[in-house]
Amino acid sequence: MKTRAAVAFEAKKPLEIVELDLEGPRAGEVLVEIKATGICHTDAYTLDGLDSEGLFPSVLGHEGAGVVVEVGPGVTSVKPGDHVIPLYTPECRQCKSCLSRKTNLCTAIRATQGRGLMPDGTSRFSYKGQTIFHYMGCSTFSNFTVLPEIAVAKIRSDAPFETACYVGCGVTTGVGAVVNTAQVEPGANCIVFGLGGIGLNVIQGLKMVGAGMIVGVDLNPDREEWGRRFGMTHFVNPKTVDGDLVAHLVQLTDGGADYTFDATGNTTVMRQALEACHRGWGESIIIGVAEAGKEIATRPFQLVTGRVWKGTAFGGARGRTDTPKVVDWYMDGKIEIDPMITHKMPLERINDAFDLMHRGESIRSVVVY
Ligand code: NAD
Ligand code: AHE
Ligand code: ZN
Repeated sequence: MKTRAAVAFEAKKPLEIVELDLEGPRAGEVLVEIKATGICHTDAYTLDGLDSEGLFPSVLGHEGAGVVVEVGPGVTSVKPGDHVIPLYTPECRQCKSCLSRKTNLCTAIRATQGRGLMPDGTSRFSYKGQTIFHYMGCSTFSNFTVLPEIAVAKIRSDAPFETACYVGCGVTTGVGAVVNTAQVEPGANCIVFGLGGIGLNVIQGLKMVGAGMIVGVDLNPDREEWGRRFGMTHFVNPKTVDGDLVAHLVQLTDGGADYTFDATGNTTVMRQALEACHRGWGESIIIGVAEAGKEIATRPFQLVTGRVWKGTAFGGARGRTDTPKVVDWYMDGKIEIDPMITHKMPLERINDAFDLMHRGESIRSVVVY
């Protein structure tokens, strides 16, 4: 079949809207009509050529929602008409990682996913006979996409696609970092670095679990109002701090935070987040994805004296099990999504979403097909 898609033909170039050829689902695969997709900073990072796994030409996008159109042989868990969210972190429930109960990082198809291919080692997308790579196992910047059955979460059919798509990455990542990875307890003092599409979801997760101080740190002064809107209690703009930012934050939180979160992807900020933790027990959670080649550093003494450095992918959520629950939280009013979606556009204007993000003018842009 044909599908309209925004293709990343080359790094650092705008996406091009073209009609691609899309092969139907093979065994264990499903064809999904994507109804809406968010644009996450990770898409921009790959498009900018900063992802060590980045492949071109490819169909980016990993924050979508849509409807199952057709299933391949052997598919039993979803059927045509089901509403689903594509999962860049699948859940096979059979691999060593899934069975360990210690991680959400299913390893069943990670190797082929990282090479832009379906689990059988081939792509379903092509353009004028040339292979186009999949991205993060999702490729939601295409109106239709093929996904492994283990990489779709069935969600309730009354959730609007235009907001539910954000659960496919940003919402689950931010809220999940709080409830799954850090397991923040009520009253805990927390600092969130970076108040964008992910960091604001960390903030609303912290509010949901009853955190004490919720300090937001961002270079963009407009983000103060956004943070307060979702539960931030204190705002710090590093540009206006006299002297050392870490010392300022340690003093503000009476000796350091119980939990800190990096949602910037900047390795200098990651170090500040670790060092702003309380001596003896503070935990710092890395969410941000850093550019290829970047490394983190700190004095080992920071860890010797009890600070803990952790990371989280997709907020530690088990895709097929947890994503439908996050949609329920949204539909039941436990968390908000609508106000964070600052811009909606047709696929033809998807490049505007990247410009808005780079200028710091959007929280989340959503393409509605
Ligand atoms: P975004 O562009 O919407 O937000 C980033 C925010 O960080 C902005 O408000 C920006 O002003 C702020 N910022 C940038 N540099 C800063 C600095 N030095 N100090 C303080 N604030 C600074 O991006 P997003 O979509 O929220 O994504 C944030 C990061 O999370 C990205 O690196 C993205 O790739 C990553 N991410 C990771 C996961 C995961 O599963 N681990 C999932 C989604 C996104
Ligand atoms: N490909 C990059 C790493 C990118 C990365 O860390 N991705 C996150 C999700 S970001 C969503 O917006 C993730 O889930 N990582 C776990 C995984 O298995 O990819 C690189 O550095 O090579
Ligand atoms: Zn993302």
